[in-house]
Amino acid sequence: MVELARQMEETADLIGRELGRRLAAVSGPRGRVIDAMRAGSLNGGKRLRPFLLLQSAALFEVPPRRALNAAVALEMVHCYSLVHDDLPAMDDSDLRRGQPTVHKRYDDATAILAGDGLLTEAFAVLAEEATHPDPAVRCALVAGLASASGAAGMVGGQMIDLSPQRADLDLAGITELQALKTGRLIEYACEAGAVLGGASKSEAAALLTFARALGLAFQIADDLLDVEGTTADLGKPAQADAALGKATFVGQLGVAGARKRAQDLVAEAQQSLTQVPGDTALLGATAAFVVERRS
Ligand code: GRG
Repeated sequence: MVELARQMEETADLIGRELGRRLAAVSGPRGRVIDAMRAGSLNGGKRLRPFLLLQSAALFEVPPRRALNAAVALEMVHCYSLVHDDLPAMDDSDLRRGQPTVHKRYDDATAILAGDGLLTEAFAVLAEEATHPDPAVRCALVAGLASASGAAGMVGGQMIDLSPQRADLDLAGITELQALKTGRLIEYACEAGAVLGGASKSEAAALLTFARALGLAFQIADDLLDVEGTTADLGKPAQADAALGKATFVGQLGVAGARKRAQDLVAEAQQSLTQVPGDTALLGATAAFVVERRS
């Protein structure tokens, strides 16, 4: 676990540096949107998705620059989703990663543009030749990220989350919502590693099983943290789901049931790694980490 913490910290530093380099401040009125993009992406965060991507790519000995480009692109999409999710029209949150949200620091219009800018830039990064010399691989990465982020993925999940039916979802409905809203980007982390690494069909399938189980465990842990965590630990408002009357895994399964389900999913995720080449110890430890985390 100490090794995992060290490696995650190193990845967080690396991703922060790379985002900072790519989002260099500019002068003039356009500079405001870049500043807001920086505020929405250089504000801490676990950088879990880039970590999963870099670790998945490492299994196949993918050159670091290629994996880093894909990891930064994925984190840009994740950060855009947080900036937009916090807007008054969505979750209306004042606090993210322990700091005022982007629309609070700037204004709603700037936060919308900052999210748009991060989302768009992600695809520009994937399209760079440095991401992979083979255009077909770059296209596969672009198509995968578009599918994971768009209406069939995260955006679709967010739509369900905002729908009038949200309060009455049953366990299957909550699972579908979370698989789209949170799960698809986590899956993409492992998918991108497999695509960059030229994984076989069975290796890619095993990594996908790993990511699906980890993603669901992550969301169940998020529901548990919403009930049991503090705003100070989380860096965002605690007990937010109950305040919004949202149906959650904890509401459906109870605290003990949700914790048991999350642990079963960790075991399932770790089991699937036996079908994957290379040293999977850190990925296995990451699965355990997502349910043990405090923020
Ligand atoms: C606006 C299209 C659009 C989508 C928003 C992901 C998302 C969809 C909203 C985030 C709302 C939320 C708190 C979801 C719970 C799970 C989650 C994605 C938490 C944030 O991810 P972490 O814990 O955050 O990886 P850090 O800050 O560590 O990156």
